[in-house]
Amino acid sequence: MKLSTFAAAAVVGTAIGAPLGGNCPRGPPAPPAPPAGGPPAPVGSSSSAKTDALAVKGALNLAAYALSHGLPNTVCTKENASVRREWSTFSPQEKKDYISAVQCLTKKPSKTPSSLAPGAKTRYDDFVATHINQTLTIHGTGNFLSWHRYFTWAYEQALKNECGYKGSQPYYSWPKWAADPTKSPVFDGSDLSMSGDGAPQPGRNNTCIPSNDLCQISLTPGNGGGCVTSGPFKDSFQVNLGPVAPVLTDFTPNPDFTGLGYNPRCLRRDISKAASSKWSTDEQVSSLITDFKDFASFSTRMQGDFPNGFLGVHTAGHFTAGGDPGGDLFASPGDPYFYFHHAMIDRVWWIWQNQDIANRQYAIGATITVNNQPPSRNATLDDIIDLGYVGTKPVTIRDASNTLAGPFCYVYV
Ligand SMILES: [Cu+2]
Repeated sequence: MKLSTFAAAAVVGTAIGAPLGGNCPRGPPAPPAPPAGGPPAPVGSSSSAKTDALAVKGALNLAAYALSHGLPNTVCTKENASVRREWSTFSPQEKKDYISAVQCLTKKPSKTPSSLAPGAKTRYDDFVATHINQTLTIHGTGNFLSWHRYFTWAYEQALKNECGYKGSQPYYSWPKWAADPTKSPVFDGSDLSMSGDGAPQPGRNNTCIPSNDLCQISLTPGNGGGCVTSGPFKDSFQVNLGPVAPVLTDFTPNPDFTGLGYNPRCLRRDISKAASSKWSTDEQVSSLITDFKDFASFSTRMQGDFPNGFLGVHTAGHFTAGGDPGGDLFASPGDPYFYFHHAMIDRVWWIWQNQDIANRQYAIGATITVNNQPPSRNATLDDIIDLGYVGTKPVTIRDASNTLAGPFCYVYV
């Protein structure tokens, strides 16, 4: 890999998607963030400048590292490495192609046996079913980042190999749209968006995290709550699986307690400025990258510290869309926004890794039980990630730790 490759990527990144000067479209000023009982967090300004500057610095480090150490293998080269970009940098045709490929996945038959997940009707559902099945071993654990990296990549591969998509998985930059996510091209509700907010359902209670029974963080409701009212996922898109841990109160229960039964319904959202403008700002994201130097504290901080009133960018990013299934820890991949969000999670990990490649490329930490309850052994690089009927071959955490090695060959701008 030549220095120029990543330097170019860095420059391209600032030119097409990540203006360091911050000239992105701005929504109206964010309302004052609600009190959450935790440490104060800055209100979002819809700048992503600090985060993007760290991405550029990381890309330059990566280029320098490749110069001195060589590339991990001969399969992934500067010619064929794919570049993941923010959705706002996609051309109209690129957006159309991506949306069509997602819709294609929802029309292909499932590979999951109906005896295991009767609600998994489509190829798209295979991913949701796998996530539901494994939720309690992939969150608050040492494999959280690597598992979701491999999962998001497998989804991208399905779009490519099974639905003819030629591009890369887009990401949604939380800080760029933190003041008002509905102003982002992902959520503006146009034909080239991932559909927008849900129909208004006034008079709803606050959303409690982690659950209504244990209200450690409370988010004021947004302006939605109902079915999405426009865009490509309005009528033809159907949510089949879940809910398992619903946040809306008027949900349709799944016929099976596992959430794997058939429960056809619309895609509902409650886009939350309360989550985004307080918890996924440029300040929040950049301090996560710079202030948490070992893997376990970085990964844990990213996933929040609810008892201490800290939401974290992972949960904030989920509640930016919220609704059903977006606000459900188990069934959230049932909203196609999930993969935009988790590509951003993956990008933040990639940026963090690139700040100190020698020490962070294959860093691992935390344990194999949720928040180490019950106490368990540490996760290791040899632990297996198996995506079940998603159908990709099992890999180790080691394999999933480098985006230029193992099954992967991509970078971010
Ligand atoms: Cu997950």
